[in-house]
Amino acid sequence: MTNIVTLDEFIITRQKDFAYASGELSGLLRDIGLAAKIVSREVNKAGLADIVGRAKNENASGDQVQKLDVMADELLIACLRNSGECCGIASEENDNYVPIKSKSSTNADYIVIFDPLDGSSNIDVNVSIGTIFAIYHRVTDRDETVSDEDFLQKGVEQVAAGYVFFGSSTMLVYTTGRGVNGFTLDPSIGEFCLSHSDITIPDDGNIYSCNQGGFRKWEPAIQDYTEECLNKSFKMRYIGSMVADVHRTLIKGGIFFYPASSSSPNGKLRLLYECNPLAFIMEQAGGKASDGRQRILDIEPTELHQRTPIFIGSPKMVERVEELVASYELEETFA
Ligand code: P6P
Repeated sequence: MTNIVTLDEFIITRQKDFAYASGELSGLLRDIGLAAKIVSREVNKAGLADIVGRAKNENASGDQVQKLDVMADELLIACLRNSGECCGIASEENDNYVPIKSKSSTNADYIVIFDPLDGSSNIDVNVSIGTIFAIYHRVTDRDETVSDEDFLQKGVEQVAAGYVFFGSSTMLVYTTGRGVNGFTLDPSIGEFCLSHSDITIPDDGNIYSCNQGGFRKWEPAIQDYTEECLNKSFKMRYIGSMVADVHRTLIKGGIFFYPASSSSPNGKLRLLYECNPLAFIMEQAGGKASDGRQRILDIEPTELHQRTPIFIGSPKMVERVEELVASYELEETFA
């Protein structure tokens, strides 16, 4: 008898923790796990097929879309459509949300928001990429078609969130609000196996992760924070793929940040399908996620593809950023 705990077994076991659980959420998580295995297969062979390289179109954010993005997006939508548990999706690759109107999903209670393949600009150079997802209860009546308000919910309303990390191995990390657990794909048996139980981030750290090339365009408080990291001889680690940088931060401690700048006043990263799900996971692991002034999960969304500055990681490091931002605001108030 092995002591392997597969993702499916774990989800079913944990479902018993939720008195109200009717199995719908468990089914949805298992379907996302299935999609992740298929995307993993395609990502891992991308270098061999002609799938690598640029698709013709661009996504809502104006990013050049890679073919793997399109494949991952279509695959996730297909899996979610077949699950019968999802009544609508929103994705980086679709300008607007997509109602799911299959017969089995008519009474579905969940909507899913995802970035099918984040960091896709790294595909051609074989650097880690990831899928990020957030799950919410719908807020409109089940007999109606989904609408904006089902998707423009605050991050605190998430029922579950996770990411699939296509790195040296493929990992699925998720939370349903009771801690964070990580599963590593064993291709020999085609199963995600529990490998990181109850992930907890160190309270403080000495790794900072940012695209320091933007330094001159950042507000003074963030320039001061970066210089503090330099003066303390912190390690600087930056992969340029949010899932990879946040995953390392979650496991080793530290801080990842993508601030606002004079050229991008709202930062670069998207609230609904990058920052909110990763913030939920980080908080569940004992970390913090802020835009420098407020908790990411408290931000009131106004549009599907809106961006936000983000500082995410060890609580003491995120709190230091917020202190510096507040001190500058105090100075401006009394200037
Ligand atoms: P920059 C990838 O394109 C992405 O959306 C995130 O995964 C990553 O953190 C960020 O952009 C990298 O941006 O400006 O450093 O290339």
